[in-house]
Amino acid sequence: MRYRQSFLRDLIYKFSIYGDFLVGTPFGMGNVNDTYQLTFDQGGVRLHYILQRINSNVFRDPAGVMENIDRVTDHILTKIRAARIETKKRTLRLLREPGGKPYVTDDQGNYWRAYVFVENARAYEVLETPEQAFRIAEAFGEFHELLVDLPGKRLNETIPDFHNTPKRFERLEEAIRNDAFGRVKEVLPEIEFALSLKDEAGTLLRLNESGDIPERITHNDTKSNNILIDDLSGEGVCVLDLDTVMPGLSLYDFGDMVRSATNSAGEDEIDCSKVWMRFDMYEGLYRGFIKSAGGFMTPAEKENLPLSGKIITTEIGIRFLTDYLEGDSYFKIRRPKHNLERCRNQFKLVRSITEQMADMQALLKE
Ligand code: GN1
Ligand code: MG
Repeated sequence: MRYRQSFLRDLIYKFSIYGDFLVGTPFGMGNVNDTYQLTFDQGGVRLHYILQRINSNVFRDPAGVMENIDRVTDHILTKIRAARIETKKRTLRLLREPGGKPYVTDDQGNYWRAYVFVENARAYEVLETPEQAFRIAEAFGEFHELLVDLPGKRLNETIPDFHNTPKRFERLEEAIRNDAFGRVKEVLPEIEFALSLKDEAGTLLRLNESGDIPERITHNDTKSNNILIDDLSGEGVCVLDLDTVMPGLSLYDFGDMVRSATNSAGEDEIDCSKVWMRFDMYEGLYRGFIKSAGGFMTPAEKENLPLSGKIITTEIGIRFLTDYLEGDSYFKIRRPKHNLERCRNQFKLVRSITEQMADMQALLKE
């Protein structure tokens, strides 16, 4: 969805903000929300803000989402400020409207929020070095640790059963039965491959139910473009896309890092012969995550780090497949078969992860 400049200007002026709006341009590669970077003139200096429409088709309770984000960013900010040592670490900072709410609504009832833009750092669609993988995993592990002592009630579940892989399979099977767009015949090999993974994909949930893996506050969408890497230091400085921060398993987050950071070509690559798991990237992720989260992970969490990548890649693969069968109503698509292409890409990665499982497990024994 593209919006007029005057529309963006009127929205951002609803927040308590100084300066003059200059221009708004679409920003980033998100598959769900609409994101704009706005340029402001403040006393002769150019500043940027992020303005974002929350997709209420996906997030049914946008105010609940904003309550979570407000609590989480506030808690992290307090800790960053308390850290005596020089730190580059940042958190997203929400703008508020004059009444104090961290969002505004438009005439259609859409929820919009605005963030201070973090300068001199960038998000990568495809990681370039194992060092970046290390830094990303280290930063997401730190994120878990920062939220261990979040005061107050349990966070809202902004998307119920978000990483409930068995339920994701049920939804896929329902979409196959309905075949509402007559696409099943086109994807029989993908369906067969998906169903062959069904039993194993329930492992993380079973370990949680048996008490071997605890619930934590997790990010749940840890793809590589959801963290900013500092241009100078190379550190993971700021975690983005906080809509799905909620109770979850640390292995969801590690698994999604494996899914996105190790992919040799990125999840939008159509030519699957270019897609495989880069082992050096996996090793970077593993070492970074052990560095920051190894101290508090349980043995079962550590043992299942390799499997988590396979499970979450399977899960996102079947979500793309389900969306294709349901007529592309969830993820934004830029091509007619985009969701099917994404599914094939993910399934190719699952095969490559499976081939390297023994090597991943060997790292655990070091
Ligand atoms: C979506 O919003 P974005 O693009 O960061 C999706 C994730 C998927 C991802 C796949 C709320 O993330 O779960 O893993 O696309 N977010 C939601 O690229 O469904
Ligand atoms: Mg994102």
